[in-house]
Amino acid sequence: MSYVDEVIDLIVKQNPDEPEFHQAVKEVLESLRVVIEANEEQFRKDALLERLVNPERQFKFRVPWVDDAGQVHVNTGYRVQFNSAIGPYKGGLRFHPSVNIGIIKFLGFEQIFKNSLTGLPIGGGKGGSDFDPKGKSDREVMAFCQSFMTELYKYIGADTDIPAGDIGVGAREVGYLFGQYKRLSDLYEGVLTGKGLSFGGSLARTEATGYGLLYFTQEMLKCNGIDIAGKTCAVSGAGNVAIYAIEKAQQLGAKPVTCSDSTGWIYDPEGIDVALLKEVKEVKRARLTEYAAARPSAEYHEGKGVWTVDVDLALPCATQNELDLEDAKNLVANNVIAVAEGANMPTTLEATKYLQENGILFAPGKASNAGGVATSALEMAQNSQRVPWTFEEVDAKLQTIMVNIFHNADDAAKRYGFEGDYVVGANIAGFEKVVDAMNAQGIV
Ligand code: NDP
Ligand code: 2IT
Repeated sequence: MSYVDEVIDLIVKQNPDEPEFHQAVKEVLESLRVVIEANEEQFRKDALLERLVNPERQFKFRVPWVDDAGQVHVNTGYRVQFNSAIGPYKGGLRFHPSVNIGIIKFLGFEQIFKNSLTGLPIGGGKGGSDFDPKGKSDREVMAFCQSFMTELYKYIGADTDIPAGDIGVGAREVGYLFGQYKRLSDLYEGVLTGKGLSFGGSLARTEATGYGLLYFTQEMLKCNGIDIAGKTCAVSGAGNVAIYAIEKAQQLGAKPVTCSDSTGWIYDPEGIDVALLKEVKEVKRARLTEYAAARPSAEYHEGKGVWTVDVDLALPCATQNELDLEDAKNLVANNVIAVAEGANMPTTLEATKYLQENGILFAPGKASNAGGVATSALEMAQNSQRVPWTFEEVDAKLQTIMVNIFHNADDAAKRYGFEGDYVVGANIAGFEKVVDAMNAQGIV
């Protein structure tokens, strides 16, 4: 059996009930097959793949907190420190009821290659909790965040492990987490990114993932002879990534006509009103029904459906496995040109394969959504320097990083005879740097 197949079998056996982690490992190792087969003897001897797919360290802890009625709740907290070959562990925290160790491991594994692709010195990690911030008061969210950090602070630090936001963790949560870290450690350091601007946050971090997704998409289209201006887009999600993807798409002359949340979706043929979407989601923390109520041109539909709309570009920006084979078939039938992932692993393996086989340009999340973590690394640089940069400086660096990621993935794919396969290209380009660093540092 080939080394790749052996290691895939091994992780499935050793990590049962973690389908998302299996999926992420399969996607990466299948892409790397050509590189691994060329070095199979040495990699086997060094147990390189076993070291790559096993986190360096993982923490699981109890998070007790008291709600506004005095009732005590107990959630589970996680932090997976996956790989520190090229820098301190870096990756977000996800607060969502679906969180379990398999989800955090899939996200942490993806983060290794994504962070490598940014060209910045950051290793891979991820954490979170099955806590649901939805419907909680600010005080309840604060109580949870303080309890979560009371355990987490032992394992993190500005040069060790630097968490940030993800689903359910935005500026409010990062603020509470930072306050408790500072109180417990007595250190005013850049231990979290995505901080508020008044306490060490970076300009453009809020916008970075969505903006970066569009910079990547624009470059991918341009290199395939296509202008993004005038293209219609289906966007899923209505959170941090989706909102700023919609905003940048409009700035580049494209027309996003959908967004969604966990209860329903909007079709707005006039184009999404970003100011209204921000008001509904960022200020009121309300459902999309409020968007539809305030916008005569918008239709609201219950459930799932953004991929049934006839558009040129599809930008999944909500969550994992939200775009399946049936959705891919709808998109192809509607002559979609490109699918670019804003979320982490939003497209199933079958759907990705179908899209690529049908000639659709496909941008994998670990490349196209890397602008968020890249700008987090820029926030770390500003914190270390103790000097903030302007919005324009950060945004210009973000644009350069995203364009470079596209070309590094494109070049790696070409080098191995997979021209136009950005999944293979991104995985190979991300892997090469990490392996080089792992080899140089010996068996650790
Ligand atoms: P937010 O919490 O800000 O928004 C998430 C959005 O997706 C919400 O509209 C939410 O709807 C929807 N959503 C979440 N889970 C589900 C689900 N199970 N089913 C249907 N809809 C769902 O998160 P972000 O925008 O930050 O993250 C979105 C994606 O982007 C995630 O995959 C994340 O890992 C990825 N990402 C985020 C980065 C960042 O910097 N924030 C960087 C790179 C990737 P509702 O509110 O109803 O739950
Ligand atoms: O998935 C991701 O890259 C993020 N949620 C952002 C991580 C970060 O450290 O900014």
